[in-house]
Amino acid sequence: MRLSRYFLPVLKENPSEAQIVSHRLMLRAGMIKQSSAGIYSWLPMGFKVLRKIENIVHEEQMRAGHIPMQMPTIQSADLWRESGRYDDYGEEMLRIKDRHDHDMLFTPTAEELITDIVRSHVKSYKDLPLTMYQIQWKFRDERRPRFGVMRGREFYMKDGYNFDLTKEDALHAYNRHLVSYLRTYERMGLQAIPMRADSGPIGGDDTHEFLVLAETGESEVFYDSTVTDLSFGDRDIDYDNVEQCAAIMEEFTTKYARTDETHDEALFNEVPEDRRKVARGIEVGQIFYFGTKYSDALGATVQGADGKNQALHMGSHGIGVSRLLGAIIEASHDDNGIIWPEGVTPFHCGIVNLKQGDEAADGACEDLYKQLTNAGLEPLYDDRNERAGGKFATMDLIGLPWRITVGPRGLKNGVVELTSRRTGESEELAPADAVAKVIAIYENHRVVGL
Ligand code: 5CA
Repeated sequence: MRLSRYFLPVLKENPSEAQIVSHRLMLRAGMIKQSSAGIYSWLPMGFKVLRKIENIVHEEQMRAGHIPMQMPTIQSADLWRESGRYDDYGEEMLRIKDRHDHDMLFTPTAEELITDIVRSHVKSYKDLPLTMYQIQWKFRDERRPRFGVMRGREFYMKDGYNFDLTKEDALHAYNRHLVSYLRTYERMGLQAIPMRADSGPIGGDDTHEFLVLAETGESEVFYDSTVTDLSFGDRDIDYDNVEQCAAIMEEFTTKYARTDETHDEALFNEVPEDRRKVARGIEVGQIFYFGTKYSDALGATVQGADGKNQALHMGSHGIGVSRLLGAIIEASHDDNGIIWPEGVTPFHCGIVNLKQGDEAADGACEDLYKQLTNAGLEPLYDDRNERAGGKFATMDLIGLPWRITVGPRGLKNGVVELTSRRTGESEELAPADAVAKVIAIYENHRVVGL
């Protein structure tokens, strides 16, 4: 993309309505525009990152054997009356009437709808196990929408639902989701710690939230500091392997780590004092096992091997896809702007032309642009007729992890400069070597964007 032809409405001033850094930077970097309280338009660069995150979630869900599908955003109230949640959900549910005076609603989650689909089509234990998921817009009429995309009213969420014959199978699905989530967040450059939590309006007793530690997080968390030493890394996972998933589950959930809802002071005090941490976190996902709560309410049964009908064991599993943009920025920025991890960056590499109109500089930039593009990467070429300082400030603000700077003086010596946004370190390289280095950096981060 050439910046001169892109739509990147960056703001020079700090917007007064933004209280936390991620919200401020998303507005300043021209990623989102508020449409009404807690509802945003995703401008091109914000949309690009949203898609990158979404694609990582898809890749990791499919790797775990989960099946993508899509359900509607507007649902009839009937199913929700059947489950009893139409009244229970309260004011967070946006209720709508259609022209026939039917009660409709904008989906805050989709346990009822998916259970209805499964009860209609799944009749035998032979059709199980089954996990389907969607990535879809949700609406919750939050009392206090705030912090930009962190607590929106309209937000983008991955919601997945497992259907199993037995509790044991459903607990494997739970563990499998935990493992796939650990992998998902790590690919986004995040450490998200599974913490024992409360299930709220979804229901059930087994639930973990995934929290990214950040001062601006809305949840108070209590943990043994050694949980932060755990890293998922590059493990070879067989998602059908019950023991392997259970072992990873145990590894990541045995140490004390709880949200304030489930915090137990006596248990916490068993952790050595110098390891006891009280901090704040951003909830970027949650997994639930709730047994037969919805299948009982909606009559979702299958015939078991013994010929008898039995209720399906279920769980649901969410990732806050749009909230993740805020969480990533909270975890990765400096005074000058965002620092995107390679896995989610909107463009792989910036190209800054220090002297637009200079024949050698223009030609070298065009060559770099072409070579990176041909290698399947997306460079952002700042080809505007602007001062170098302004170009650098924009690049720092929008946070591309790598920048190639091209100027007539360097070119006389046959070099351009490759700079890391994270460390600020630069090296002078021949243009072809700079291209090769950028290609190598992204070898393991091939997520296709828009
Ligand atoms: N049905 C279950 C799992 S699919 C469910 O709805 N879980 S949830 O309520 O925990 O939501 C899943 C994730 O969506 C949360 O972990 C959080 O990251 C994100 N989320 C929830 N509410 C909001 C909101 N108002 N704004 C942005 N993200 C949100």
